[in-house]
Amino acid sequence: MSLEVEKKFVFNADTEENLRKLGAAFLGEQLFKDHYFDTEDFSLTLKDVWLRRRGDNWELKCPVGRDKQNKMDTCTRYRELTELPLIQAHIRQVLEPNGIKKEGTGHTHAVDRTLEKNNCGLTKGQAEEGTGGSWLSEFGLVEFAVFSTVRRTFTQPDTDSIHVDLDYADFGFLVGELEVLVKTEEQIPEALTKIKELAEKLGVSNSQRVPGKMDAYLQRFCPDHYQRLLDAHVLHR
Ligand code: V4E
Repeated sequence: MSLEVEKKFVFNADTEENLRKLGAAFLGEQLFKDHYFDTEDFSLTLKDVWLRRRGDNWELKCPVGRDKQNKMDTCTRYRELTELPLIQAHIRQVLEPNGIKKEGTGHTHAVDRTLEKNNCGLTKGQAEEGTGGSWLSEFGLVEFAVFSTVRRTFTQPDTDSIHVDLDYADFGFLVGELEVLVKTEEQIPEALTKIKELAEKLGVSNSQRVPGKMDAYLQRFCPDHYQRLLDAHVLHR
């Protein structure tokens, strides 16, 4: 398990050149396809909990406590779980906090709803195809977003702990990320300082809130889901 401290930024045609001028090394390019899952009433994402399959890898991002007073702080912090049993245990806790299943989840209902569509038009059958879907339907989870990204990654010399990702998503959206992974919450302030310093060197605003790929995807393709997350202050305009 690790903690991800991250700042998103808008990049342009000069960004790669600026990174190189700062001595950043190009680590490589990856192509990946992300599938995101939630219940039909958005029980995970309304709690800012994000379940994703990227290739064969599952990941759950859960919020880490932060100082809500500090409006200048535009970095996000999430706990990342990558072990499937841990992910399933955590999801159970979020969805069934008292050990009680919400009505409408579980195998019995899931079978009946096989041909029902979720809000983005995927059937449960499509959503579960090739995903090891039985545990998903046990929790009433369906796919709500799928998109591919080309990611070009850079790192600063003398430190491999800060990465700069330039993401090109297949629905025509670009976003940069400065990202530091740490092991404990005590290391978060140091990570924030590193991010702030590199953002300044790159000429990237530290106070601007930049939408991520998911914000842009939901706004474009799942407006009802997006509005629910704005209303719940999980996402911000
Ligand atoms: C945490 C989160 C989501 C999950 C995806 O997180 P993100 O870091 O944006 O995606 P990606 O592809 O860069 O993942 P990585 O490769 O780093 O693991 S989707 C929405 N959120 C919440 C969220 C938020 N509330 N505000 C901002 C600015 N970003 C994300």
